[in-house]
Amino acid sequence: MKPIYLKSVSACLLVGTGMPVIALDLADAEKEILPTMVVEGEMLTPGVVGVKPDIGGVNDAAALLQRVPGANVNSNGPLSGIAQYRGLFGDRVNVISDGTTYKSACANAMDTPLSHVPTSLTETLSIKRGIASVSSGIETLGGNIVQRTRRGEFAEEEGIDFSGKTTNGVNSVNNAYYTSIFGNVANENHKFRVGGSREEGGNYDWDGGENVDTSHERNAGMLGYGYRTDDKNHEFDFSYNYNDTHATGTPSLPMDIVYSRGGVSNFNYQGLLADKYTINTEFSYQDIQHQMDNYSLRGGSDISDAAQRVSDNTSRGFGYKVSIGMPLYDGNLLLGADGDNIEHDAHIRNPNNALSIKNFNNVSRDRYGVFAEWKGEFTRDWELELGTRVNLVRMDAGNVGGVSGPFANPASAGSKLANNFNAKKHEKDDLNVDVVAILTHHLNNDLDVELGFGRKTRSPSYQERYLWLPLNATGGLADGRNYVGDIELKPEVSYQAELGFNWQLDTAYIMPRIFYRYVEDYIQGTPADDPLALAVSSTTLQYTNVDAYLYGFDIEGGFWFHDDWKVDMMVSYVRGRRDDVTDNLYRIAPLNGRIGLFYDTAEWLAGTEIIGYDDQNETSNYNDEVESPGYFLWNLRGQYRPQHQAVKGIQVGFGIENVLDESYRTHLSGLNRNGTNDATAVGEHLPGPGRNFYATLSYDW
Ligand SMILES: [Cu+2]
Repeated sequence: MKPIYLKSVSACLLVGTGMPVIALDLADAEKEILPTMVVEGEMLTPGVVGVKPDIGGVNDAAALLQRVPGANVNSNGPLSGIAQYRGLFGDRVNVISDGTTYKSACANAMDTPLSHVPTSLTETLSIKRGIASVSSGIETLGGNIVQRTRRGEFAEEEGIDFSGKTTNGVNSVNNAYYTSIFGNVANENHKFRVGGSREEGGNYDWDGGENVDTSHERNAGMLGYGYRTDDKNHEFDFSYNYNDTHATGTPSLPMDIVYSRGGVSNFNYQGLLADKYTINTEFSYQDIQHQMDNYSLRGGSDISDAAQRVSDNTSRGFGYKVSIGMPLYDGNLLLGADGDNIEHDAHIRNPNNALSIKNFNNVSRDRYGVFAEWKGEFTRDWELELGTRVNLVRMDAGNVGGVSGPFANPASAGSKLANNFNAKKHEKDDLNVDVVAILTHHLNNDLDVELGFGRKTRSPSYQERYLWLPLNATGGLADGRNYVGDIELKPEVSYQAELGFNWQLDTAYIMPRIFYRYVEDYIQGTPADDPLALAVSSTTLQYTNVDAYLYGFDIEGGFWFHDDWKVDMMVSYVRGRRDDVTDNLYRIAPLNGRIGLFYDTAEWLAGTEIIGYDDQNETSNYNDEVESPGYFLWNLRGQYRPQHQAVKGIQVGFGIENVLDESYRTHLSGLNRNGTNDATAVGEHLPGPGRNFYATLSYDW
C-alpha cells in the first residue's frame, strides 16, 4: 500500500477515497523504483504532485498551486494568477494545458495560462517536483505545470456510455457562485464531450472593508471528439476550449480586465506502431483578444477624461509537437521536435481624444526545438534520465509610435524613443541548449534517493526585449514601476542541482527536497540610464542581464492512524538573491506551510487545517518591494458522500475558511494600484480574503 499524490482541494492533502492509499500490482515489483501510481486514469510517478480540483470554494485553477510543495501563485486578481515555482514565475515557468502552451494576450498577463480553463473543467493539475524533463516543454527553466481538462473516457465494453459531472459552489466572502456541467457520450471507438461553466463574484470582504476591485465574471465552454481504433493502438482527439471573461479586477496592475475572449483548438494523435514505437503528435491554434482599461473598475468618472486609457491586446498563433518513443537498452528513447509561432499586438488609446500608442506592433516570438531523452534502468536499482534539447528562438517586432499627447511634438521624448526604437534592427535569434540528468537510486523497498542536475535556458520575453516606452506592461510584475526593454538582452542560463528523498511506508510518507540554482544573465529591472526614458518617467527600470541564485527546500509528508484519521503537512522555503550586488530577488514567496488533520471514510471527510506564512523581509530594493508580516489561517472543512445506491455520486461540501477572520496581506498579490480600495493605500500589499463560508454540491454520473 502506497500513498497517492493526488490531492483534493476539497479538504485534504491526500484524496479522500476512504482508503488513504492505493497499491499497484507490479508484475516485476523488485525491478521498480517506487511504483507508479494510477489515480482515476492519471498516471502519477513518484516525484510528481497532482492536485485534483475536487470541490471547494475556489474556481481559479492557479489557486490550486498553493497545495503543491514549492509552488505558489502571484495573484494580480481573482482570475489572474501567475504560477510561481521555487521563486521563479511568469515566463520562467512553463504551463501546458492539454498539450498547448497558452500565450497570454495581455502584455501584463491578466489572461494567465491557468485562467483559460477554470478549475471546474479541470481534471488534474500536476507538477513534477524538481527539474522538468527536456521533453516536457520548450522553455522549462523554472519548472513545468501540466493542466489536463476533462476529456471523458471511451466505453470499456460494447454499448453506449453516458457519463458526466456537475460542480457548483457558493462563497460568502465575495458573494460568488460557480456552476459547471460536463457530459461525455462514448462507445469503444468514439467519444464526444461538451462542457461549460459560469462564475461570478463581487469584491472580497476583509476586516478593513472591501478589496476593490476584485469582482469577476467568466464563462467557459469546451467540446471535443475522440476516436480510437479497435486494437486501441491509435487514438485521435480534437478539442476546443473557449473562454469569455467579462469585467474582472486586477487591483495590483494599472488597469482592469474589460474582457478576455478567445479559443484554443488542439488536435492530438497517439499511436503504437509495430508494438514498440510510440508516436505522439500535438497541434494547437490559439486566437485571443483582450481589452483592459484604467477607469471602469477604479474610480469611474473620478478619472479625468485626459487620464483615461484603454488597451487592446491580442495573441494568435500555432504550436506543435511530434515525438517518437522506442525501446533502447533497458529503457526508452524519446526523440522529438516542437515549436510555436505566436504574434502579439498591443495598443493603448484614450477613448476621449486622439492619443494612441502602439506599444507592441506585430511582435513575433517563434520557437523551434528538437530534443532527445533516454530514461531507464541502467543497472539494478539505479534509474537514469538523460536528456538534451536545442531551441532556436527567433523574435521580431514591427515599428512603433504614437500620436497626440507625449508624441505631439516630434522633439518630445516619446517621439524620440519611438524613432530610436524604429531605427534599430529588431530581429533577434537565440540558440539555446538544455541538458538534464536525473539519477534515482532505489535504496530499499521504502526509500528512493534522487539526484538531479539541469542546465536550462530562457530567451527574453517580448516585453523584456521590445518595450520601448516606459510602461507597466511587464507580464504582471505588479511592482508599480515603469520599465523599458533591451533588444540586446541575452538568454538566461540556469544551472540547477537537486537532492530528494521519497520515503514511503504503509501508513506514513515523507518527501523532502533541497535545491540550488544559479541563473547567469537573470533578467530583471535595474535603474534606466537613457535620458529619454527618464524624461518620460524618472524612476524607469530597464531590463538587464544580471546574475542571481536561488536555494531552498520543500517537504511534503503525512501519516495515518486509527484507520480513518490522517495528518498531512507541507513546507516550502526559497531564498532568491542577486549575485552581482547585495539584493534580493523580487516577489519571492515567504517561508510557508500547512498542516491538516482529517477524519476520512468513504462517506465522510471532516477536519481542519492550519496555513502559516512567515514575514517576508528579504525584499528587492530595485523594485522598491514592500515587506510583509506573517500570519496564520485556520480552516474547517467537511464533505459528505452518501453511499446509498440511489444517490451515489453526490458530494456535498461545506466549510469555513479563515475562521478567525484574520486580517492579513498576501505578499505575492503585488502592490495595490486601485485608488478606490478600502483601507489599502496605493503601493501597499493587497489584503487576503476574510472569513468565508462556502458550500459546494457536485454529482458524478
Ligand atoms: Cu490586460
